[in-house]
Amino acid sequence: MSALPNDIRLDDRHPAVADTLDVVRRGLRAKPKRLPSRLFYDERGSQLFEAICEQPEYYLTRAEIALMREHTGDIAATLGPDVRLVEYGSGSGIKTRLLLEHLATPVAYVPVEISRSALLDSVATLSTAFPQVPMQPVCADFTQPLRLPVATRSPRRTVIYFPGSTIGNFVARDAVAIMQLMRAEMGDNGAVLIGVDLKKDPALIEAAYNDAAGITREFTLNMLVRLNREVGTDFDLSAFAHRAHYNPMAGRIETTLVSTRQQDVHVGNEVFAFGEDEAMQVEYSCKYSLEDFAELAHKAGLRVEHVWFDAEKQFSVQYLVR
Ligand code: AVJ
Repeated sequence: MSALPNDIRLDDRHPAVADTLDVVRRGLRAKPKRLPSRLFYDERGSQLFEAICEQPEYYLTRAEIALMREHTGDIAATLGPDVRLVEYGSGSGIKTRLLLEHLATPVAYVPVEISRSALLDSVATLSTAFPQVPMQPVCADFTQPLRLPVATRSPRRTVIYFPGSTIGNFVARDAVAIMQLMRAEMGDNGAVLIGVDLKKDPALIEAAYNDAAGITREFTLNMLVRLNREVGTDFDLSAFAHRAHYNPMAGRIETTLVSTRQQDVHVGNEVFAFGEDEAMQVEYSCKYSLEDFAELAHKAGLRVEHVWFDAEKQFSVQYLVR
């Protein structure tokens, strides 16, 4: 974990252990069992995700970075000067760096990230690269309504940056709810800049979530490692397998942890029985056509004003306004 410069204060609203325990209990009582994908992102999980981004099969990050490299000038011009840039799920900040390099006199950078270590690392790096940009990090779950810090200089517009196709982790209802929160947060003159992964050959999509080096498998299983450590569950890591399949009807990767035998798992004083081959849902990664996504945005009261693509049209970055 990195130390922050003296003038940057972390607003820490990281959920308590009791909340996590509650989420796990509710998820294991559900039928079928499920755990929310945000539980992936402890310190190790964030590192493993960074390693996934470097796997040859995981095209998303490479495509999005190539897109940003090619179009940041145009994107920055569309956003305009004096932007207050709010980023949800800030991660490692490579794309943010490109954006901040091109934006004219940004008023503030407000990263909102659930992983405290990833947040501190990225702000430490970015504040060195952009000492003139005020940074107001918030450690929080962005699916909950946030009251974000205001900037000291008044912005021309607030832009919510949501890269990485993280929106794809949410089923349509929840994705709409999150975009409604963004719409409220950004205000009348605001905008959303969002990374959206596109539908393509299912074999390519499926390979991205089943890399040969097994990093994604380790990432998925790390959720159980984390829960065993943090909330005292006793998941047997040798008896769960990573499974990721593309569901063409739903247009999404469905990642599950599959119990390889009949077994009991203890959570506090509760016991949860897993059958042999029982699948517990841990992540959706939705893929969209342009029409799919425009409709989703529309349901949240947003309109797609610009779409940028990488050269191979694998990925898109979309600019949404009211
Ligand atoms: C960071 C949420 C976009 O769903 O593709 C990568 C996370 N999961 N491999 C995705 C992830 C498995 C990733 N997002």
